[in-house]
Amino acid sequence: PNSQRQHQSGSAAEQNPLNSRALSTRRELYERDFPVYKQPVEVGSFSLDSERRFFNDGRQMRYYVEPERNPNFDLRDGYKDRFIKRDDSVKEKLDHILRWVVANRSKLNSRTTSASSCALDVDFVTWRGHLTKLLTTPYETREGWMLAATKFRGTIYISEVETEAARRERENRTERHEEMMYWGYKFEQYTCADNVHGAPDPGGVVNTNEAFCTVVQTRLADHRLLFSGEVDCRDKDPGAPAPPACYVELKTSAEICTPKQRSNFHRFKLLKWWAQSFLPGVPRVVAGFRDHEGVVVSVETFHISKISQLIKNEYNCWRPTVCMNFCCDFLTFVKRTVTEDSPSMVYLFSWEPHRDVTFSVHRDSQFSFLPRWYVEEMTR
Ligand code: 0WD
Ligand code: CA
Repeated sequence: PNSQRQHQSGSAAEQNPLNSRALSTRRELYERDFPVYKQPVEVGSFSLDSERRFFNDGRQMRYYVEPERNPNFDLRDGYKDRFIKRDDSVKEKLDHILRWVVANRSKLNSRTTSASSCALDVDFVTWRGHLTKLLTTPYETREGWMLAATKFRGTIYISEVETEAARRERENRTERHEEMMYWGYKFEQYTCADNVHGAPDPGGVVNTNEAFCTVVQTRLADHRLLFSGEVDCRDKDPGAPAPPACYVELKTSAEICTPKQRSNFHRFKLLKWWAQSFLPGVPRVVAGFRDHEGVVVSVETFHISKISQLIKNEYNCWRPTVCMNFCCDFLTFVKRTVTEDSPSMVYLFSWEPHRDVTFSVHRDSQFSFLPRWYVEEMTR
């Protein structure tokens, strides 16, 4: 057994060198020391307005206004008459991030050009949400994913492709589910002000086209990452730390009434919340617990750095190190697989629960996602 241990010291992809076409997602393979994850640094931000137009600034930033502990916010208010919903059949892929890259190229330490060198000094460009899915994969039992990867001028771009199952679910949501999706945005409206000295306006319109996104740079082991994530609001105290440490993530969740519900909250919800905010270095999540009628009955702050303590007593619970090591090994697997540097080549990585990650290769296909304007701009 000892000698086997030693062989298992490498990454999971290395453990099975004969099978370079698949990556295991079994938790046991990722139980090792926490990998190096550098403190994420905000390198910029951008905004999307009520019509989903891109602005290279923080105009959509909002300010957190701490609610009462037991506020009685009615999350159903305005669903019928003061709600403008983003069209989620429109697939934006990486477009907004790429717009930001083009506008901020000088800010990114880009390596001086020789034909084969990096145009951007990073290995991966993606959405935070895609990385969250990777982090939670070893514990996910319901939803698979597909991630398209393209290497262009030495950087690998990763963009999600909607699975058939996800499309079916999106097209067949119940009215109850549609309404419950609104509740999260309504909670934001109750707790966020548009100005640093302002107050929330629960009488206004909820428009889910609007977004403020941070762009951060960091490193996971030897993977240099550039990613963007939507940020709900920031601490309005002028003495608050610099971004991303001043950011606050807002969530709603069903009220916890039984030990079983508490256990499920720890095992499933806190995993997703931790992964999403840990990645960009957002230090706290403010949760509104709501009853069945969509009334927020209590509000609680969760510090990301304390979540692993909170879940310690849960039997057979998730572990941050497994999440990070799996993500790290997946990125290694991607680097090893995505060899051809071409904007029209897509390596499509697919995963279904209880399976390995596999991939297929597509040239000039429906999966190509780097827009011509981006390729032309970056080639100039
Ligand atoms: O699949 C995705 N995550 C995609 C996201 C595909 C294409 C575009 N986007 C972009 C949008 O530009 C959006 O502004 O998503 C941005 C948010 O990206 P993210 O931060 O990487 O995504 P994620 O961490 O999954 O979600 C953060 C928030 C969500 O809040 P909650 O508290 O529910 O996690 O962004 C919202 C949602 O409010 N959101 C989205 N907004 C627009 N498009 C999307 C989406 N596809 N998914 C979640
Ligand atoms: Ca949120």
